[in-house]
Amino acid sequence: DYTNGLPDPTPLIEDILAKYPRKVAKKRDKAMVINDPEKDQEIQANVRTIPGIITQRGCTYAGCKGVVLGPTRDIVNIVHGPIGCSFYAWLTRRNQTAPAEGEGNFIPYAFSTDMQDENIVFGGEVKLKEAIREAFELFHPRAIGVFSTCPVGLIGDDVHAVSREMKAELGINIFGFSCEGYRGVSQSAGHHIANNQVFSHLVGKNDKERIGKFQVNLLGEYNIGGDAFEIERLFEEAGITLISTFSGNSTTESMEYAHTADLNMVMCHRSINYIAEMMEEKYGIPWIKVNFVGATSAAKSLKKIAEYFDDAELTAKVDAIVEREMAKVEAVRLAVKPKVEGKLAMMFVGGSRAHHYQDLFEELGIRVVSAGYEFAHRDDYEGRKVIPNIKIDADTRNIEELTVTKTENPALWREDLVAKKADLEAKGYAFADYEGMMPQMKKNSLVIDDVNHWETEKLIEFYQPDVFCAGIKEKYVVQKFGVPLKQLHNYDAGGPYTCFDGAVNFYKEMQRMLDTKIWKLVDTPWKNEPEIVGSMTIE
Ligand code: CFM
Ligand code: HCA
Repeated sequence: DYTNGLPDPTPLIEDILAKYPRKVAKKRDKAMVINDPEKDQEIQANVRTIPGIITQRGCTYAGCKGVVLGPTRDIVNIVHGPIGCSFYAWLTRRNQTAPAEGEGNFIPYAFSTDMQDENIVFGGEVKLKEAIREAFELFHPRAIGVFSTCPVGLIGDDVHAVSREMKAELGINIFGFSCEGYRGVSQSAGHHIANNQVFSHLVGKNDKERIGKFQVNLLGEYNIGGDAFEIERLFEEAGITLISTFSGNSTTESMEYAHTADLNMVMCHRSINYIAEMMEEKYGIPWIKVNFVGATSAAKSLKKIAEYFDDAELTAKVDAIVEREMAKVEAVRLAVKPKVEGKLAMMFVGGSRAHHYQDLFEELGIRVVSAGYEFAHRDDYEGRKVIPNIKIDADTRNIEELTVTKTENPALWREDLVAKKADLEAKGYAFADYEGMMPQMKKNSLVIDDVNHWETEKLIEFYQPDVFCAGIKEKYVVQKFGVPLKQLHNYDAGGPYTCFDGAVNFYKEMQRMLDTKIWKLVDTPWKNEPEIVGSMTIE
């Protein structure tokens, strides 16, 4: 019973660290923070996982090919590497898409150069060219992306030179990504590589005419389990024109005129902030942070957009939608809450969801006792200080003046947006504001970066949580402890969880998961046989 606050997790941390060699313990200690929202706390994040530790993390290739480019349907994404890299990234992310009639969709395919030993020895560029030609002849896509895997980086195949050559030969947009898995400490490096190439090879290529009064892009929404469809429906009703999403339910075609938007909304800051910053710098498009996971966050975000455009008709529409939808959501919330109130949750996911989902739990009276990201950076945890006219650089944390510079494309640089932004900033409206995980979590909750398998076991023993949120690699281990696991990556078979209908889905699912005694009946295999003693004979 944690009604009088959360317990001090110091003994848990001591217990975890006691098992590690001294150097490892020192390092892991910095990645665990007993949260105090009143204080300015620091956490170690975005550093290399210690070899030998079983981490939840993925690789740079996963962040680039799987996460950022994965949900885009009109590009053929060829993986240059051994077949396994392509096979294990094939349709694992449950991102949905809605092509118009007759429009292509390459998401269900796995394209690979299927490198063999001889390509490693003699080079794989010839094979890559053949693969690009073959894909072009068979599918006639408007664009082809080439993704390097670890061996390609090691042998030095130049995917960029091959892409340029094939672009000239075939006359379609072809570009490469040096996203070898080993390049960074996690998926995060892959996001950055993807952002840079999408910005250089797609954004700004088509100066399409305006099509709506309020033109926006949604950045960092990947349409897992249909999340983007919920947001799109509400925008349409409110009269907000969604130019392009990076990259749920998206096309590369729409990314080419994304620079015609008036405002960028950033949902998953971790994976896409680079494009937001580059669009601000080059085209003068301001960005605001939004979160559409759940009802209250969606309502807040819709109001934030209306506030930005400052238009009476839009504000009235948004208010009407929020009022109507919240009434429906409240009815379900009040019915579910008494059944799950007081339960304990923990979540260790990616680089934004471990925070974005906390409001949903709070709305049901479920306490988040511990949370952390796999690969977020310090700013995602600690939050950015909001000072009008000043921003803190996401990577260096240096304070810079917020200025928008006119760069090489003056014709597209939007004087009107810059003027509007300056005007709003003068009123104290901060554009680069976003909330971090730690300021929003309760006192004494335990925040852990890059949690590992050993720590997960200790956390479960200490807190005895009622639900654990993570991914497929954690799922069955956690369930064997008698604790249900909700996948917050692919949502298991569930979702969407965005906006109002999404909140209702989530509440009902939490009721099904938590208001049952079935999990307590699970007898863990190690309860009666705590140690498996093995023997091995080497001949
Ligand atoms: Fe952003 Fe994502 Fe996430 Fe992410 Fe991911 Fe994902 Fe995730 Mo899995 S882009 S950081 S790299 S919200 S794939 S849709 S669920 S780890 S929390
Ligand atoms: C990735 C994708 C992933 C994996 C999820 C999981 C996703 O990191 O490559 O471990 O269950 O959301 O599909 O994050």
